[in-house]
Amino acid sequence: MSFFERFSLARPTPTRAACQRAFSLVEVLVTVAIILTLASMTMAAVSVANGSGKKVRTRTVIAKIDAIIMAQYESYAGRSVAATSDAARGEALRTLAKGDLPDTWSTVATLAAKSESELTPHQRAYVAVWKSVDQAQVVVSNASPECLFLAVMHGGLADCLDCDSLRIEVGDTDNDGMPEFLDAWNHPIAFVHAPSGLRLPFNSNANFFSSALPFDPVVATSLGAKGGLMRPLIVSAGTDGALGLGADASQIPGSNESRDNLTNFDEEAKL
Ligand SMILES: [Ca+2]
Ligand SMILES: [Ca+2]
Repeated sequence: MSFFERFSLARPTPTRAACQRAFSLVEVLVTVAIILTLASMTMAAVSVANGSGKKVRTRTVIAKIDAIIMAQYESYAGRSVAATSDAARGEALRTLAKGDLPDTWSTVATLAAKSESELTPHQRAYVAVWKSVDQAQVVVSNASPECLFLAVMHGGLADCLDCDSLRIEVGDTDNDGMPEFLDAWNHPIAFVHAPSGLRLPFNSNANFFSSALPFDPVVATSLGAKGGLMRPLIVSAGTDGALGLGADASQIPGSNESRDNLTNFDEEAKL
């Protein structure tokens, strides 16, 4: 046998075992399928984490705005107003608070029709803003988030929104010249001054608040609702971007849109 023949015979020839060690098309496809499955699971986990992070961020923003609004709201209990009876005093305080913390543009328009001497400094600031814009262009359906921004920023309720390392995003989602605070999904954060129809948690069968206000001397003792005395609602529409609430924060019949809303009273509703 020549050197070359011996060399040729010495070379390993492919065996059945060697062939079995090679990747078959089926093995490749299975591997690709596993990789794709793992990738989709990872993306789903990241998506859940992002959604959870947005809820946490939005709850933090709501808590901050709630603290600003409630500091003002609770101040009315000690106000002196011209009234000769408890009923008249309650009505006067109710009107004062509604004017200082409006949640509709019609409330602001009513203030604008009064003489300046009848207005508080907050209300004079709102009227100045209202008169500075093209009122016909203001989108009424987005009034409550815009009035919330108006009260906090133009009413002087907040000195600093970026304190405590928290930045509250601001936008104008309907391009009407009136800004709104935004939640983590970039939807306006809404505001209901007297959420008499609010039901928490979702689908509960009774209103969360009694009709009594904390500064009303006549009805302040009429409790009986889980949330106690009525207070302003700060609410994000949540992941679906839809509030599903009526003007008094009642759930619109047949709507599940309020199910994922985030509010300043969620923790109380769990208790
Ligand atoms: Ca706007
Ligand atoms: Ca919603």
